Amino acid sequence: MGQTITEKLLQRHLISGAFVPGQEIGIRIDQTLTQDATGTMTYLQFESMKCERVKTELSVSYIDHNTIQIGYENADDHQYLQSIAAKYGLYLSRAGNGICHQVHLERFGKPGKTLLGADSHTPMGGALGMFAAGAGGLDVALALAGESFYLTCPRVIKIDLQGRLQPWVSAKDIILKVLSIFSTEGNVGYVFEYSGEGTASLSVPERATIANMGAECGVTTSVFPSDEQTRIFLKAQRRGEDWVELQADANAVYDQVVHIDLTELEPLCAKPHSPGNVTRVKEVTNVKVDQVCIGSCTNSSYRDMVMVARILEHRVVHPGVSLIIAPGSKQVLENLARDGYLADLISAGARIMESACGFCIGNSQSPSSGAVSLRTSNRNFPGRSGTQDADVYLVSPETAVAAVVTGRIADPRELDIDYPEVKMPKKFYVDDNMIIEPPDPEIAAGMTIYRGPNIGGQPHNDPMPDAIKGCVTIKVGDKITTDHIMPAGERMKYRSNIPRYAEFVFENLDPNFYGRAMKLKREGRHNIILAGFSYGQGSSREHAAICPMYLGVRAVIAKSFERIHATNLINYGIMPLVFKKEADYDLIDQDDAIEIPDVRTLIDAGGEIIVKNMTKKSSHTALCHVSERQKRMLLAGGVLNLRQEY
Ligand code: MIC
Ligand code: SF4
Repeated sequence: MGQTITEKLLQRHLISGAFVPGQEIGIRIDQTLTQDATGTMTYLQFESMKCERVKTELSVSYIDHNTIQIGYENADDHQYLQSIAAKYGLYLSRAGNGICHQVHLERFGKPGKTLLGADSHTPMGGALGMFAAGAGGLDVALALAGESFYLTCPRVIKIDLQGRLQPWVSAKDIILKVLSIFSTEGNVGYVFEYSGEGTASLSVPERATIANMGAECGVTTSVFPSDEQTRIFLKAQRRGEDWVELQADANAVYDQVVHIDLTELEPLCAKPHSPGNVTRVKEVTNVKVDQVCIGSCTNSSYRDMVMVARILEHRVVHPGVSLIIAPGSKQVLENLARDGYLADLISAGARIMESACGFCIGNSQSPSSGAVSLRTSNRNFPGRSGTQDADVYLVSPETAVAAVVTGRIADPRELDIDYPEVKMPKKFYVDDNMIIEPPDPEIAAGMTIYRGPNIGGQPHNDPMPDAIKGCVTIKVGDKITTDHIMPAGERMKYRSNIPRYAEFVFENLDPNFYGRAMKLKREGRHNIILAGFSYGQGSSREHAAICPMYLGVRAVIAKSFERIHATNLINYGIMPLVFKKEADYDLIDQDDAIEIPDVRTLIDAGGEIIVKNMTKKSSHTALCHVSERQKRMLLAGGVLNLRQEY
């Protein structure tokens, strides 16, 4: 039987387990990436592992999320990260050098390698034929220490792209189509593997848009072949030597095959407030637009920016629209400047932002109250833009710029403009002077770590008690994202200070949660979260587990969980429990007193867990789907406690 690309990549990196979909496997990680919002915790954890140097082939610490720096906190974190990188042997991509995924694609990603990133859009590396997965910072810290990354061996879905994209339809429309087929839930444990003649026609930056936003479906990752397109891209990056070919065998067997004819695709958009809320742009034309933001790791490549510049050439931003443009990296920005496109953008009236996450994470450019914002990014969860009542639509750069010109949502095919041809440079202008290489180990050994007052310690968790006794501190619905659990935006500067950040858990859903949880904790009782389907979608931020842990949450009972978040909960000693009967969710209310007797014995036995509702005098059965390794973590109160037991 032939092998899929996914299987080839995983087999070559397999350390434990066998390639049997559904079973836990451990793989070797070649490369890691972190960004500043997840990085500080990752490196605090790594420090506690007492290693002298990172054990990966290549690790990069990026500073791209919190670059606005209102107050000292972010700048403190940046200095901490810079000193850690030098001491332990990581590359440091400085603030201003660009968004981690874009820079990694340009400068470091290599076909055939594994990449683990403390950011949910790490799968963008799949555009280069890597097995690239997002994870919580703790898993990345373990990979830095040379340990395996454990995951459920995935099932592989082949996405067969046929035909060719028509003018004004682009890669973003392909991934929006995929989202309309698969939605944002129910895809845990799968990998999307792209193939077909349509795939062969897509450049690496186009593939990157698709692989990036596969994260919104909740798949483990997305993978593209490494072929002629990959070779062209790496050559243009002046690293042709990094190219190796990687293709699926002709007789590879897939779990499922989906065909998409690119010729038939048309401009699509995701309406507020979920990336899965996909419709044809045609269905929503004439909605007045107040803001357009072009950038984020999904659509900020040279190709996307030149497309926008060419459409805006000799045109002016509509008076009702504020146009924000954030090129994905210094390389993109510099090439735009050298090739003259930056001048076109400036002259049209674009507001050029730093090459960073910026608007995408809601730390700047919040729209006005009730505004409509069109964005080329990947997430439009409620409130993520920083404005609770704004309506954010996710679109391609072409559709975004159609709104810039007309002041309303418009199908770009309506524009009276010839579809511009974007010529990709044979060789990009490349200058890595914003990437700091680590010094030699002898020099590094004598270096000290900078710790400003914003750098807190590692919060501690106790081992799992014999019985959980507490109450349902909050009952939430379906598709609760980690943005709901742990808001980003202006709160993000507390990422390195858990007691302070914990004050904002569930802030946008229920501002009294923190008070109730702290009260229960002080009384020595446990907090329990009750949730619907797909709990923990979206961002990989492990703070959505650490801060609840700090508040004394011991279990989350849900109808289903997303992969990264479930792993983060277990890593921090919080039990992810899945209802045996989904309808039981309706029988439990917020504030109900809950007891789970003999929980240690039940976790150990691996059977059903009985949850007693003391208020309603009823009991419910839940399952704890964990591996033997994870059982030990839960009993120890998290992976860090477990390591110390050895
Ligand atoms: C995001 O897009 O939500 C983020 C911010 O990049 C996160 C990481 C974080 O919360 O720090 C992600 O995607 O994992
Ligand atoms: Fe940054 Fe947005 Fe990409 Fe997250 S999704 S890494 S915040 S640009």
